[in-house]
Amino acid sequence: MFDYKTLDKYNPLLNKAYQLIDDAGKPLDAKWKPGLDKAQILKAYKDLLFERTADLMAVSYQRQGRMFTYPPNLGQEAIHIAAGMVTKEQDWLVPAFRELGAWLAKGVSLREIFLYFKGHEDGSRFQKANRMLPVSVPIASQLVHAAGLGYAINYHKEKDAAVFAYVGDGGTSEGDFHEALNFAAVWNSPVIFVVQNNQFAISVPLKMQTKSLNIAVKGIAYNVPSLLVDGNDFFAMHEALAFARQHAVSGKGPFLIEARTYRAGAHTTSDDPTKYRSKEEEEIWAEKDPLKRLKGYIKHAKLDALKDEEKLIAEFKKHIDSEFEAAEKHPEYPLEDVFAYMYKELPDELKRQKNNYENYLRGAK
Ligand SMILES: Cc1ncc(C[n+]2csc(CCOP(=O)(O)OP(=O)(O)O)c2C)c(N)n1
Ligand SMILES: [Mg+2]
Repeated sequence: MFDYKTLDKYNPLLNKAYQLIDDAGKPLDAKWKPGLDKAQILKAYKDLLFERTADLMAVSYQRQGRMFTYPPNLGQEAIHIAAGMVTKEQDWLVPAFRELGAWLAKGVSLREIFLYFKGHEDGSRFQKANRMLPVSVPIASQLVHAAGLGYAINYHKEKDAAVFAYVGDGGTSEGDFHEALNFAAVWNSPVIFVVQNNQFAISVPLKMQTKSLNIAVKGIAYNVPSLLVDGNDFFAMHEALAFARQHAVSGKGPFLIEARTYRAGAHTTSDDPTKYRSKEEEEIWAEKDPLKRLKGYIKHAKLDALKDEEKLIAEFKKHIDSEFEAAEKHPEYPLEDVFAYMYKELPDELKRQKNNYENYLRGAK
């Protein structure tokens, strides 16, 4: 299992990612045994398959014109499923916008997620998920909220509670990332900063984003223990996240994980990655696909693979469709609501916008 000695061995300055299984799912060290039992591993695989299925279907709903936009999770699912397994009920989840499996594990429903991407407020009003913040669209702004939540956990002397905060590689160039790391370190906030380094911020590649050796090194300056992990290796992510949480809840303060991965899909459904990256690059990363690797491990370790995967996917699809249909049947919110709560009396500019929008809706019908 991961310990402080391993952490020393993976000093980010060495630029070596923590990895346990190879691209085919075979353990790099034959003596390594996962800290999870067979049932947990098979459940993780099932959850990963579910996230992938729901994600692909979400892209398809958007393509059918039934949802405004959607940011695909394709290729990044191991991070989300591992984090979902490690995050406890009493922990906070502070999302960026591309960690679907972690949201589902927290208790957010697909219906809520679909509502959000249909532009409906109720998509951020979670019925079951406790201690989950809504998406914060200004990149990295969520991290300062996370640092504050960690401060509050300490202030209220809560035991065994942590904050899981997500950001992308692009988000690490924002001031908020640095302010949050600094604040969390100074105040010993129990925050696990998870940077999903998927190599791109829309069309900006990592080499245009930072001159640093990697992103994990950025934590060193703030004296935050930091680790570079193979984000497509479910087991490496699980060990790293479990260790980071233990570190945070035992009063040792924040932890930074750079999960090195690849955004296999488009940035959102409004983007076309063929304009700025090569097929060859995509093919190299496809070899490292997290679902394929976990499946490879299951085969290698001779755990009984899922009996009838096709049947399971068909069941998933039925459930996902019913959640989407429920989102489509959800009552629309009154246009009033968009304008109602900021001013006692609506300023002229907002009156004009409201009027324009009413005309637009009338025209659209
Ligand atoms: C402050 C701010 N600037 C710009 C944007 C527009 N924007 C939305 S996503 C994005 C790229 C984010 O890249 P990254 O942090 O790597 O996350 P990824 O999309 O790769 O998951 C940008 C520039 C924004 N939402 N907020
Ligand atoms: Mg990115």
